[in-house]
Amino acid sequence: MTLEEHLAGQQARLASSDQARGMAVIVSRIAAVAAVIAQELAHAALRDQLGYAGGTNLTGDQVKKLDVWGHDIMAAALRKSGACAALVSEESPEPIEMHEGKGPNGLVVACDPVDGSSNLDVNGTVGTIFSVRPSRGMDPSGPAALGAGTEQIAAGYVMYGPATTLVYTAGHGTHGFTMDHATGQFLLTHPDIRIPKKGKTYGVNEGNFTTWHPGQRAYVEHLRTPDKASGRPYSLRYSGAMVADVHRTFLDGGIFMYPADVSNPAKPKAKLRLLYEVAPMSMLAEQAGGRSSTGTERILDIKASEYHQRVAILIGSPDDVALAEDFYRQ
Ligand code: FDP
Repeated sequence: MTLEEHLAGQQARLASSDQARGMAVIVSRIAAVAAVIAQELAHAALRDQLGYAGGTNLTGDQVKKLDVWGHDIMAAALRKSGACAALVSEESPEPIEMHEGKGPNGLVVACDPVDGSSNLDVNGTVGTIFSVRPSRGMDPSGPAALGAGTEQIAAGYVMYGPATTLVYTAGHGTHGFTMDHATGQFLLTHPDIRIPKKGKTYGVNEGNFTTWHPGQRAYVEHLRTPDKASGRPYSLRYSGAMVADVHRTFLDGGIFMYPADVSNPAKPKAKLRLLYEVAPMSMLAEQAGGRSSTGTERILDIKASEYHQRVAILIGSPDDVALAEDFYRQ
């Protein structure tokens, strides 16, 4: 089954048919952009497309050439879709308003076109993450992106690994597709992904251990402590690209974490962005039977107050995330 055929089936299950049509157009445009990004990544070193563009984005990251390029082609494709009323992108301080998609059924897209960009120059895996919400007729439409994650009507990611994989949800399960490189078409290969209840691996940047909440530190110590009966120690798997680390967790189970730095307890600092990284991944996880939390609250209940807000995330197998939350409580 192709992605387009699958989208048609999902479309019929959404409450508003106009919004559903828009959602399907947007997801298939993102898939088309992903096919172009996959091509570009494969040739970037040959085309002098690696390295820094110069400057930093609003969230303080050094911007790479492919970040800028990815943002430009994503914005152009969404504008052309006629269904997108505003785009919140990692590479733009303010939402990009698109008059082509305005109206009562307009949609707002939040997107990180090239996520995990520190992997670019070492030929590591990177991804694209996206989230789709109703604009509720708002104009400007960008502020509609600031609602709770439960307002998302679709979310997904593309992973540029040995194969290019697209995983999305429109609120009825989480489904995975693999791109046929000969045609650029995405074909259903992982229908209705179910995250195992409990896994055997954890993913976290342990270099930050001393900056974590005591509950977070105690939880990771627990995972490292051998206990045959409960399958410990867990194995550590961390690629440095959220998409790849979460994808592993969705398929094999376990937990991926990017906890906050609480060295200054009055000012905890998280890294990953709520609107275009954490909220979409959380919708996908819950739709696949998983769980996603900051350690103390459900991610999808958080209402953003800023477009580039950062938040801690613990995501994956429901039993693993629930146990981590117990450690936070203690
Ligand atoms: P990157 O900075 O390379 O873009 O989005 C941020 C992100 O990658 C995630 O994809 C990844 O999980 C995380 O940051 C890696 O951060 P660390 O290098 O601090 O581990």
